[in-house]
Amino acid sequence: MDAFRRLAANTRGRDLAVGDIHGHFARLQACLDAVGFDPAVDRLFSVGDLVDRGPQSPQVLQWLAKPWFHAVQGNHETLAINHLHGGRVDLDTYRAAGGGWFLDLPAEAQAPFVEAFVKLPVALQVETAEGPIGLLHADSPFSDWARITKALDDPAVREVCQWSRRRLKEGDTTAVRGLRALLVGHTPVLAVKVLGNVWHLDTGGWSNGCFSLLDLASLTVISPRPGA
Ligand SMILES: [Mn+2]
Repeated sequence: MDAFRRLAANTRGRDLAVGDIHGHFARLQACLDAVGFDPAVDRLFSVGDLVDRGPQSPQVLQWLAKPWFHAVQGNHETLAINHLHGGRVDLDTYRAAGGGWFLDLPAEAQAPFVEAFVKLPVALQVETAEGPIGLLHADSPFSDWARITKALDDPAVREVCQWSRRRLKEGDTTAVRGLRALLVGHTPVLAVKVLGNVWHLDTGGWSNGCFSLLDLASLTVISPRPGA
């Protein structure tokens, strides 16, 4: 499967994006309901890390089958792929990071998840009226989107896209050229944080925080806090 995918603009409804989900699909659905998400015309974009930690990881297959749900591959999806494909995965670390539900499945039950995860792009581009918006799980390896999307077969580039926390650590505000905005997750933040044109969306909806839904057309966070 191609590691880079482009999607045309949504001319019928809203496009929303969300940070790491980590097996909390019921909470996510409640959040979508609260903002009147309409699956007939709206689309939801995910920065990956769909599974591990939360109680509903197995539901990921139903979510990935929804025509309005589009995700990039996070490092947790990569862990599952590498585990089944015989790659080097530290099992204690993986289990501590919430992978027990997957590790405890027999290999034939792991396979459908890995089949779905390998189909996910590492980088996704969504057109909007104001310009293209990119999605990666963790961080941008370069400050030029075209260069990133051409280099995704390089394991070192994928590693940065899916695992790095450099931009947040350094407070790097360099914009990623060629994009209106780049959306990432992976590193929890208390509130949506923008550095340059890079939006960090993982506000801990899977933990003690809330899911933040970003409206792609207006680049505004529209989700209320749960109960608010
Ligand atoms: Mn992650």
